[in-house]
Amino acid sequence: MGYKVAVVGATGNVGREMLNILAERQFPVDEIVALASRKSLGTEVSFGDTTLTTKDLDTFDFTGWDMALFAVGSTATKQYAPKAAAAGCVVIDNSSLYRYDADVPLIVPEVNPQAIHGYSKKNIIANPNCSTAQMVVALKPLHDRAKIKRVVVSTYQSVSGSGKDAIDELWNQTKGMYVPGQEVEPSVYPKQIAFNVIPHIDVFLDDGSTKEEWKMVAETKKIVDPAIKLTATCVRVPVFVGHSEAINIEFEDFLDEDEARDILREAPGIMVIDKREDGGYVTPVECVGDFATFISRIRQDSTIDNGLNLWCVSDNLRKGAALNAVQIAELLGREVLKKG
Ligand code: 11C
Repeated sequence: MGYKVAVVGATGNVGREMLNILAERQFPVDEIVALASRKSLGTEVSFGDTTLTTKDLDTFDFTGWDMALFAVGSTATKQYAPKAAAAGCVVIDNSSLYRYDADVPLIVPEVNPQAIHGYSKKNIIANPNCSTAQMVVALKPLHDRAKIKRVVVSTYQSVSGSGKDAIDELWNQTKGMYVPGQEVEPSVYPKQIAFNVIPHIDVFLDDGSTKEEWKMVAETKKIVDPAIKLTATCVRVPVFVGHSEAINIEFEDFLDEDEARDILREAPGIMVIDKREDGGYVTPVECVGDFATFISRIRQDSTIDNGLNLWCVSDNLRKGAALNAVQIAELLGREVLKKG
């Protein structure tokens, strides 16, 4: 016996990845429905070897459905997630709407699986921001060993984090650079993204940071430990898929780089590729389509007492979004619903 699963926003980048990953991981599905807004109604999407025709989210009755994986923006989530939750369907939400709600668990299954039991307050579970998800998978096993005091992280985030229009903008702007008269002005981004980097993701806040940077702070505290201090600089780079992060960590206790490497090698969800030679590290193009979070360039930071540096790369549409949501669905099935 399996689950009745709805994927909401099934025609978007993340929704399609959710369907792919549910099929790839052979999630025990009895029935699956792909839901979309009216403008995408009737669009066909793949689920393993089968094709699903999207149905209308607006008129869908969630009664009798076990779980719904939401991959729509906060506005649509606000409208439809409470409706699904009230009908008894557990919502796993990829938007930021509920992440900071004390009555909604925010889960990365490798890090805080025990939080799953808090789902019943609202029947909603939140999926973190992509840049947080991959980072906390690496931080948690190191925190358990040597207690993290402070993290300084700089991100190099791919355009797929901003959706399909941003992927098109990078592609068309890059091609347009070589064809006189076909230059493409910035539209999704405030400045040219082709052959450039932009130190700005999401809206600016009063203190000069951006919302993306704030999310990394707030979500790390909620998922790993509220005592961790974190400062982030989030940067958009001309990469299609795969977010990269340079992470500097200061610990309470000394942690040797070799021991850190061994700890990370054993940690769930992590693949260590760390050879001190040309090409002995992972770049975003190599992580696309993979489930793992890749860690490279592990080394002591000799400017502080207990410091380490590392490089962290993952597929932002997978661990950063769809994979983590499916892992939450698996956890919910295993620990709570127990049907599969
Ligand atoms: C980006 N991290 O790369 C964002 C995308 O809060 O779920 C995901 C935004 C979010 O632009």
